Amino acid sequence: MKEDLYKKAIAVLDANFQDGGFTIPSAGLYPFQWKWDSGFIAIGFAHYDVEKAKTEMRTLLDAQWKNGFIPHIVFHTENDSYFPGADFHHSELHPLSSKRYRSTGMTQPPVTGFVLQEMYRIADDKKDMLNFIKEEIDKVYANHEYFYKNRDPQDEGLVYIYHNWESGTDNSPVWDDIWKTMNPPEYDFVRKDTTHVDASQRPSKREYDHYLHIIDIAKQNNYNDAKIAELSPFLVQDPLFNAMLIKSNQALIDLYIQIGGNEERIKNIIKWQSKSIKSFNDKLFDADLGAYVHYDLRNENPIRHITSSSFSPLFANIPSPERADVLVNTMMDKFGGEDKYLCASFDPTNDRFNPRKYWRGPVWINMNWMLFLGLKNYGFTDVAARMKQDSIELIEKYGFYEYFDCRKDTGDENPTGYGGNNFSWSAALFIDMVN
Ligand code: 9YW
Repeated sequence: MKEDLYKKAIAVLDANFQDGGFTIPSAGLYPFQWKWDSGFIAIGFAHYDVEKAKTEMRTLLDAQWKNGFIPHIVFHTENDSYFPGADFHHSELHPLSSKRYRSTGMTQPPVTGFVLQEMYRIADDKKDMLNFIKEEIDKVYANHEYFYKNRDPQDEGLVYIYHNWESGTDNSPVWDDIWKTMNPPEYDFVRKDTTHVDASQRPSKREYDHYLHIIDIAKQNNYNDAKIAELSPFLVQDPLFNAMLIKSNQALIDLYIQIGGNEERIKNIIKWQSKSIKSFNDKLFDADLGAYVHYDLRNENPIRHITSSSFSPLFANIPSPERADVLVNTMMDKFGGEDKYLCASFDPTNDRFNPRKYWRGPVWINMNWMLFLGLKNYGFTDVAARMKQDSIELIEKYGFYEYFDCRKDTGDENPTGYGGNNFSWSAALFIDMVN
């Protein structure tokens, strides 16, 4: 069974790989290159087709802007099966945007550093992979420098996101309170996502109004970072985003040491890193909840809800062993009942939990993959094994879907996975987990 699934996973990835040297997340629903998807996909490819893995990363990094920014979607082709496309985003408004690729003017979690390190770990031919990394690594460094220079207005070592799409966890209930502070216009537009996926599994029209309005404000200011920091109604320090930055910082340090030279760069990253880890622990840990939380930088208050992002610091070695214990207790207490698969994306004991709706509850394989590695690293062997086993079981039961109901008994006659099918990162990270 697992061997068949392994072959199927490879078939999913190969079918989603495009002539332009990038992989779509899911046919129809997501027809372009997404930043953090690409990173996870490259990890999957690295196990069986190293050249595709390199191509995926090269193509993504090739779309980098002159200021180091890497966009969240690269529009390689014209395709009207997705909204909002290149004609809505207008990345060319920013003077330093790529002249070669049209893209969005927002980013996604900084995966590229740790992905290069994972590719090195997986590669059989280490020398060849290190040569590839030498070609690309300075672009990742420039990306981190961009974040620390432009996304940390109070110089705390914690970078902000200015849009919920930058978090990767698009319609998380965490954003609900921010939406209440805004009153966007009613936009007139044609949704494309709900032609591919049932509307009950996707964000609402009113939520989309908020998403579009934030982009409009950024566009009115030509995607200028300082202006966005001043004016965006959405400005959040996200634990997942910052944990991935910290994980990638460490990867850059390790890889630069291995390459040799680069003393100046290593010194800078170490400086960013120690400040980031300290602030992360001081500011984002909520002792009463026993979890890390998001911080609303625009309205200056913590957003006190537990999500799967709350546990992501385990992946980046951020909590002390004592705090990691607290975190895992919270996870098992609220998310880990025997009637559930790990790990719901939102607190199942909270009223806002919805087991079928995108980031408001369903299980996502990329989060499980990160949590599995983090738990393993801290020595939580049993919980790590369950995280992996639950992920595999969900895929065995339903297929390579985008997200899954965490309830073992959904009450449906024909239970199914949700969102897009033949979803690339579910396939890619399955390949990594069973290897
Ligand atoms: C959208 C591609 C992307 C992921 C995001 C996920 C979803 C798409 O799909 O967003 O239209 O907003 O939330 O994390 O990168 O797989």
